[in-house]
Amino acid sequence: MLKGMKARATCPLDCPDACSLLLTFHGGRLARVEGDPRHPITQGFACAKTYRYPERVRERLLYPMRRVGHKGEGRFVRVSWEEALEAIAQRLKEVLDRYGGEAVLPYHYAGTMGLVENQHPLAFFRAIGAAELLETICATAGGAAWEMTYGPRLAPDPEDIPENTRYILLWGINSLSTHSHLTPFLKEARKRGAKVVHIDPYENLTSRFADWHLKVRPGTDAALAYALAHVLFREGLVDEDYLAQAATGVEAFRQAAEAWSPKRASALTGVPEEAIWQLAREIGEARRVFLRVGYGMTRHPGGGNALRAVILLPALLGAWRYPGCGAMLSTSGAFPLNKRFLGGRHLLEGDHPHRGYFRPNPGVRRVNMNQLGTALTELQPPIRALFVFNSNPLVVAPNTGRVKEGLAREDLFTVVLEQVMTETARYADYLLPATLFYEHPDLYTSYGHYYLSWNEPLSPPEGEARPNTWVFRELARRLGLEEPTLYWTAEEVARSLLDRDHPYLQGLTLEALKREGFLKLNLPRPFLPFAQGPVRFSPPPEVIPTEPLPDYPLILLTPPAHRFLNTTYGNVRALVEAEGGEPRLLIHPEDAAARGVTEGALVHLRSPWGRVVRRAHLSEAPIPGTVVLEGTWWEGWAPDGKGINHLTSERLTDLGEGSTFHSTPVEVEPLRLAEEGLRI
Ligand SMILES: Nc1nc2c(c(=O)[nH]1)N[C@H]1C(S)=C(S)[C@@H](COP(=O)(O)OP(=O)(O)OC[C@H]3O[C@@H](n4cnc5c(=O)[nH]c(N)nc54)[C@H](O)[C@@H]3O)O[C@H]1N2
Ligand SMILES: Nc1nc2c(c(=O)[nH]1)N[C@H]1C(S)=C(S)[C@@H](COP(=O)(O)OP(=O)(O)OC[C@H]3O[C@@H](n4cnc5c(=O)[nH]c(N)nc54)[C@H](O)[C@@H]3O)O[C@H]1N2
Ligand SMILES: [Mo]
Repeated sequence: MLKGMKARATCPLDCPDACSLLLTFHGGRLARVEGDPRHPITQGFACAKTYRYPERVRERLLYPMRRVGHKGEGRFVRVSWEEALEAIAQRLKEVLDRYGGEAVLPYHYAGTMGLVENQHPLAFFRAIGAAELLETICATAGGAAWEMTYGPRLAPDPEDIPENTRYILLWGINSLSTHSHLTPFLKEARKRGAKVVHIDPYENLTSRFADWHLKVRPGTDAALAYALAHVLFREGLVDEDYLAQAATGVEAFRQAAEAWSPKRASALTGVPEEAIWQLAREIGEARRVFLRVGYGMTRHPGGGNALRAVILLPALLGAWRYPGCGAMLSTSGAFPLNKRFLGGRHLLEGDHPHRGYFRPNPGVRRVNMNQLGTALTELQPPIRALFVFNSNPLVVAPNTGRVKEGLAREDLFTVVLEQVMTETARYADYLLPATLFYEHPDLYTSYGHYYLSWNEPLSPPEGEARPNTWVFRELARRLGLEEPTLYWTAEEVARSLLDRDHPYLQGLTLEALKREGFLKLNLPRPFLPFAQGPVRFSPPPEVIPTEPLPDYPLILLTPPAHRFLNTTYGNVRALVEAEGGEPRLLIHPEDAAARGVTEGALVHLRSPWGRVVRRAHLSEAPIPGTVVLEGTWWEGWAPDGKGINHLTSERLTDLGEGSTFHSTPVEVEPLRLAEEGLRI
């Protein structure tokens, strides 16, 4: 890369925006990141955190290392790749010979969204018959709810919003922070007359942007949706033609809605009765409604049902008939890629000829990633080898106390592939340096728009960093595995993904992507994904409210922070300071007064699963009864050095076996009181 020249790359992080970025290098190092003005969604701006990417990787891992201290202590010595790979392969062979593939567990999520580096490492694990990780930490409750209701995850094209949308509902999503490249489209729609309404248990950036904010009690959205439907039916505001033509099961749903008068729903949800009447009438008259739902409301025991109830509202209104209208959870279902060989999925199908020494196992045991703590401490027969990549489980997985207990096991062999020294990395037996998004090739989809993109490496890896797929290829070779897809290059993986005869993909060849960087899917115009349905109202969604417990009367929400991306960027001092320097607990003055909690005081926050210390910030932002801690902070920034997931549980959602991060029953006590008889 020439000095000072800008080069394009897609942001790899787990965010709907999948931005096109312009990178400037000085002396071979990344110096500056900007948004690409050529990309119709990125529109020339990067988010508050991405501008800081160079700071995030200033102190990155550059060489393979072997642990010399205790697990968690973070003392390592540098070793050669040869030594690390030989030692890992040797240990793996022992585990496989003695205990079989199911004693090996890969733990991975979305540190990079690139399909090659995110998914293709799994081919190695499938070829050795390793336990299969269920990737449930984020989107499966929502995914299952959407699937039951509409089928594929398709949404209105955001580019169609300004011209067509009259009413915008942002429900259970702080989109100004977590889908920030939607904002220009919302602003433009508002300029043309659309009203913006936010429905969320606490006031955040998006509430302040909205024209109207309704505070709802966590986990009660299904009741609110039913009450809105109740009014729509009663006042003849539903689109009967659309329902007759595109929907099934409406009658049972109508009967269920009958039972949810605004008065009854108001008592459960905390939303004033008058507001429910008004909102129902406004959306009923507007019809051209764009509903953006987030995964926030799904992170509850009844989250799947809640989401189903909410996403049925645009169908009642016939909103799907209009471009830019309907509901958006995700756009990911529009990318018609051939994923059969990605990550060796075919190896799980069991219909392929058996090659090599290890026998892939289609009926292999599965581990839900939300239950890592239990998997590492209780599962029988035990997990003996753990490979972590694209994830920071010590901080992001629920019930950190359990997870730490598992990671600390002396008999657990742990390999971590990372870019920076995370708190998980400190538990590695071998810590391997991973490349950054501009150092390896990859193919990117998006879950907030319809552009597909390709990153060409822009600079050689710094130090001895290597792509995840390189590491697993090297291990495969050392184990003598013969499965050919294990050895595919990134380009071969991409070509296989694009090898599908589908109208959306017409003209989207790897060559074209390399030339252009990004290309939009060839969606039909106008894009009306569910104008003809099918919309399934049955079974009618259940109302399963999130309940506090007698000793834990408050509900804790832990939604994303504006300037972190999960734990990524949590090591950047400037961003940490802009977030307030330490994680703070937002508590309503009424809840604080009832507990003798004062502004700025340290408090104990405890749940049935653990306790942490935080500084309290009194704020009218949360609905009373709910406390909020924004951001999954690195443990080190907290007053007691403990992350927030010490409090959360492994409980799963009603649909999709998803996470329940926003449903934690807690109690808050001033530190001094609690310290009688207890130590932090
Ligand atoms: N800045 C930033 N952006 C991010 C991320 C980040 O960490 N930081 N994370 C990325 C990732 S991995 C994801 S999955 C997405 C997350 O995105 P989503 O979960 O889809 O949406 P969020 O914007 O996090 O919104 C969650 C909102 O749901 C609210 N909420 C919680 N419980 C309930 C409820 O019961 N009912 C209702 N109505 N609302 C509820 C919370 O208060 C919060 O405002 O964002 C991505 N973008
Ligand atoms: N309490 C609470 N907990 C939560 C959430 C919440 O809202 N509340 N949100 C949940 C959600 S939605 C999600 S998606 C998960 C996110 O959980 P994770 O996917 O684990 O996300 P990150 O914390 O960002 O960690 C990703 C790690 O991958 C590394 N990485 C990036 N690129 C690469 C690469 O190419 N190779 C390798 N080897 N490593 C790479 C980064 O350095 C980073 O440390 O957290 C969940 N945890
Ligand atoms: Mo996520």
